[in-house]
Amino acid sequence: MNKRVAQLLNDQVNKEFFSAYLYLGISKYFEREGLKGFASWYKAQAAEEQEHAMKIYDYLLDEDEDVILKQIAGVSVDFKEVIDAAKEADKHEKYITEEIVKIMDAAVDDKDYKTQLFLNWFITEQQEEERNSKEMVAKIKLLGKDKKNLYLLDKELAARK
Ligand code: OFO
Repeated sequence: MNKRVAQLLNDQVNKEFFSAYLYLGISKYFEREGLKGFASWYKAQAAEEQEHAMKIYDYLLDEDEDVILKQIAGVSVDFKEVIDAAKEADKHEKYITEEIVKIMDAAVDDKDYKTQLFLNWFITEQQEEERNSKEMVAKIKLLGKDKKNLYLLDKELAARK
């Protein structure tokens, strides 16, 4: 594998673990706000992000590449309002999509078809992640002002496995 592609994939392992960390922080914020449904939704999201990191980790090792496990940055989840937490997640997913596209660009430049095929899964996944995070912002915008509606939304989100 080309060094730059391997380096970008390595960096992405860290970014996916950071995503998990960020979502865990958001989950903690909701837990402390008494919104257990939101908390469990974001905790499930954190678990998904760890799976994303491990997918890349396994791919690198399968390709006989090293995996450098760098330090994971801290997260600040001092949100003023519930919607700010959802907006943070939405902004983060857009950023992650850009990062995946950068790796895809490098793989295309290098005619690395195997990595392109591998990354196709992530491109599709990011489409879903962005859709979910955008919907969450929209729902909170629509229902979040009214405490009773927020409670109902919290109940709905608790259903995510
Ligand atoms: Fe890994 O998809 Fe979100 O960040």
